[in-house]
Amino acid sequence: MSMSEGQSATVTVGAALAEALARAGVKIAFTVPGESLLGLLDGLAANKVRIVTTRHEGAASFMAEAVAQLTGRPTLVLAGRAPGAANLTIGLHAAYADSAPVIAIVGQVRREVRGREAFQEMDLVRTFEPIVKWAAEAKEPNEVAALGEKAVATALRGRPGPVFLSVPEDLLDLLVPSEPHPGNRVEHRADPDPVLVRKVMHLLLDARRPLIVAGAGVLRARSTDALVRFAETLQVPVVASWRRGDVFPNDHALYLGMTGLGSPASVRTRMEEADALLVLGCRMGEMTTYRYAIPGAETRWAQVDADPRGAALPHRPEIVMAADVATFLRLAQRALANAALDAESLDARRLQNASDREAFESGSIVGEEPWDGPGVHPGRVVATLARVLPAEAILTTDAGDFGTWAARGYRFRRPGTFLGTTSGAMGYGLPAAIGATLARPGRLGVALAGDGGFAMTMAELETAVRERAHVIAIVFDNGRYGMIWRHQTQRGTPGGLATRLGAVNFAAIAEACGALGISVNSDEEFEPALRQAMESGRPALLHLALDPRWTTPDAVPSSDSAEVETVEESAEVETAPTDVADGRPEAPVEIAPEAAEEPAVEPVVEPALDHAAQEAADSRPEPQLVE
Ligand SMILES: Cc1ncc(C[n+]2csc(CCOP(=O)(O)OP(=O)(O)O)c2C)c(N)n1
Ligand SMILES: [Mg+2]
Repeated sequence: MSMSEGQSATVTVGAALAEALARAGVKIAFTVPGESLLGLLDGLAANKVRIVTTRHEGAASFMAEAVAQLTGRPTLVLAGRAPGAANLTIGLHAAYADSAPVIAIVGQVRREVRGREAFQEMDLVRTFEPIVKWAAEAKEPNEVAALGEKAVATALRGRPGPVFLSVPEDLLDLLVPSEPHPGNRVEHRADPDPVLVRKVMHLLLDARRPLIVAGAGVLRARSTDALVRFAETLQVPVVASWRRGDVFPNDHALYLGMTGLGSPASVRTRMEEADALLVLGCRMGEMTTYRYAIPGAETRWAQVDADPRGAALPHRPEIVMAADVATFLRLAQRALANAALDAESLDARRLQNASDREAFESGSIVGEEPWDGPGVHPGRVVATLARVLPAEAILTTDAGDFGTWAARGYRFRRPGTFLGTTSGAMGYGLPAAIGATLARPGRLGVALAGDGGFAMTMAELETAVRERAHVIAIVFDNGRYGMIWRHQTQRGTPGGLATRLGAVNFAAIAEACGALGISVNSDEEFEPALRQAMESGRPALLHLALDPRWTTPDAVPSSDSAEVETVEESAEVETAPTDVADGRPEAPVEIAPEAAEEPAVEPVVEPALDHAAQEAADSRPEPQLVE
């Protein structure tokens, strides 16, 4: 813009805010637009920020969360006033849990009517403050762009996370002076104290059964390779924190599995046995620590994290270091270069590690139980995915029991190939896969979801088609909110109360949105369908019929009719003729049973599951974790 004498150039507030955001690194925005943010949208388009329109703000917030989690870049989600803002909550909560730098910008009512319960007014700052790192509302035109910059800086600083900015709609089209660009400020963090680094090394070196728990901080710092070298040098094995299974190559001899839901028993056992634990880039949340049971009272431990506060653990760490993982590993490797490691004890560790790895490998096989239907074997689906998908495919997961199979049996080979929320939100899988493929063009996104969670955001199939996102949604359809149903059954209340779902023809819905939809009714059909979806190059959905008796890998049903007959005998209520869970294995599996024929409640006891519940109760006296 040219400047005539005595007159400074002006831009709209919307343009200034958009420019500030683009300058701060924003590349993509997800939105269901509202009229109050139109001035910002114009500015973003002018600054070459990609704008992706979604079908629901919740899905937009998930897509932004996925991109922010995957790339570590500030990612924008925009919504109109109160109703749109309210829909953002689920993704912002997930972004907080996952330390993902999501910038939410929401329109607010005009300043002149603010505070009068105007149309679609809400006290946005008060509403969102508890679930974001920082929330503010702009009051004056001159401060809006600076608030945008502050939002991004705050989202990225220390432990990253979501921020929230409310902008009254009358501000965006006002003119403000075009400010000179201050340029990016590089934040300098002091290197961590080398004495502390050495203390951490001693903790690991002096231990008999040391272990590293690696979390998202390793991924954010792009430090997987450095961690592999570090682990190899010290011969200390690595466990991934919950939903961060891609933090370490899963086929590496020092990888011992992922904690939390779906983990094989060997993971918890090995964590309990550790006499020294290095927690690296991980906040030790409830799932990762099996309800704060890890580290045990006998375990000496150290935490190295960008922001190591917050873990609600009774037993405090011996060493706490606020450091970026990359910096820590660089200093540690330098210290190791001068250290003389005792070859004999390293050899002893190698032997022990080999036997630990063996325990993990044998405990994480999924899909080998005999099963000839009805429907697919969820473990075999996961084993097929692990074999067929390219190493760089990005897997995303929704919440539900179906996900425990991949948690146990999938093998991640590269960092940045898995996205799941540590908030345990349903509806995340498909939007996350779309976000991931937009952030990483050319990569395949594979969303795993249950019939319950998938239906929450399935309208985004159309978004995938419109945005040419190469995603494959894999929907495990057991006709119920399975995880909740399992807990219901385990506590002895009648299964089916509020957890039974009706039939949805998901493949037909995919086709109706312009995607490829394939119904898969047996194990044999799965691999050809998967290959067809991969080769099609367009969004696809595989609708998997799943016998509802399948829950987690710890409670495996059998095709054996005798067992099923027992189910029928023990049933105290009439069973539906087509529902395999109700003991009719000879009926062809229905993707979802006909609602009209459903009984009001399900059998009170299903022996296979009751047995598993008993086992679980014996070994774990505490209540189980639910997403
Ligand atoms: C948004 C949201 N609502 C509710 C829950 C509680 N919840 C966790 S798993 C689950 C059932 C999931 O059902 P489905 O997606 O069909 O998977 P399944 O367990 O049957 O494999 C529910 C309701 C949640 N985690 N997130
Ligand atoms: Mg289900």
